Amino acid sequence: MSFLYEEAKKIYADIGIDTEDAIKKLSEISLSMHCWQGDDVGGFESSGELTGGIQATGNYPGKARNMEELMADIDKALSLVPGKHRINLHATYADYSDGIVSRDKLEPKHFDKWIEFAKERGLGIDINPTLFSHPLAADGLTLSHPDENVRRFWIDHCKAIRKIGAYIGEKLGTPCLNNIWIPDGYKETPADRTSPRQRLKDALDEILSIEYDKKYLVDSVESKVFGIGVESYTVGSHEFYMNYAANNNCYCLLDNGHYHPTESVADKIPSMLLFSDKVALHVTRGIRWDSDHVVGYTDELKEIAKEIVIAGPERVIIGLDYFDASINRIAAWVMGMRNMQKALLGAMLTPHGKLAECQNNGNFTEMFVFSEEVKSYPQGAVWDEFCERNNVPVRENWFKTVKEYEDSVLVERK
Ligand code: RNT
Ligand code: ZN
Repeated sequence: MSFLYEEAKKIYADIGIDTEDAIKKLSEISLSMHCWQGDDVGGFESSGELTGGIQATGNYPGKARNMEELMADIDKALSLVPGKHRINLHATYADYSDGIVSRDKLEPKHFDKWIEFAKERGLGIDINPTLFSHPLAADGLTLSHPDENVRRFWIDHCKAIRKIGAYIGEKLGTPCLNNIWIPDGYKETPADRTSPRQRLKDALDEILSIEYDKKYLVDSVESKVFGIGVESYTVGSHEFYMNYAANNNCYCLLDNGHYHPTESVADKIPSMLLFSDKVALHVTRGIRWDSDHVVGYTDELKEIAKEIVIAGPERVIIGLDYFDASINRIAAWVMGMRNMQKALLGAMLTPHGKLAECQNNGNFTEMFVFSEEVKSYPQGAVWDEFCERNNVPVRENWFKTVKEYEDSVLVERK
């Protein structure tokens, strides 16, 4: 134990915080690391462009070109992140070594390699149907499409992915989260706002009508306020999904890039949790819009972490969702994961009980003073201790490893 940690421990003990307890609790929180940061949301199905109103910008060298490279990169990233985590896959990261399979025909066996990968490393897996970057989503409509045949294709795709998710969950012994996000919407003000939502509702009803054991599969639905090219209307709006989830035994997934910039996901979490046992998150960093920048150690993140810790981390399924192609992709993963953990640690090292007491007694001056002072308590020393105990480099020292990997492995990928 370092001298700095010993001192920090005492300082926190003075305000009633047990740093050992925080370290223990932090090591119990797994984050779901999104595979798609590794290849700019490319996937292995085709080399076509990314559609669906989302965009990865930049052309930093070294992006993973196949499953082997992506797995190696994930290994490298996770070796620099303390704790045990999960990986979040998209349908298009299936194993196509026996040939490309239509998305509505994907089967559990197409994910056996990922299951094996996860098992060997003690990781969990989450999954997402991919309702974009496909000819049948070229007009930006999927589950809400007016053409029944197009809808059928996407319904069947979602059903196939749920089956795969349940299989993964069973194989790994930890529930797989299947998250449904669709890009559907319109560029201009629609004449009919109701029918697309009615069709989406009917499609979800069919998809979710198949029951799986919650021990293996849980579902979430992810809303969005707008996407590029669908600025005027999104079918899967927040109100739509919030009501859908409340009535249909699935969770809402809140992506903090998917609301008006003055809205706060931190504020939404406790509201949702009064009505649902869990809520799922996509943690991202939007700059001016849903730009999907790497998660930074921001005030927004700290507030989200605070609500997770107060609610009880077991009630929040935490996933990351960003894709920055302008910097080293492994560094992007590591930074986002570590920042999320740092924010959670910061929340654990905050005396919420005492602050809440101030609030409830109307002592707002004291609440303000105390919460501001706590911000410069020696959290870094506790973080370093946590990293050391988990055998990962402290502070920025992890970056050396990423740089070496870039110079020896990533440069070879042309
Ligand atoms: C898009 C959504 C969605 C995607 C991933 C790739 O705005 O956030 O979650 O980012 O499914
Ligand atoms: Zn998202």
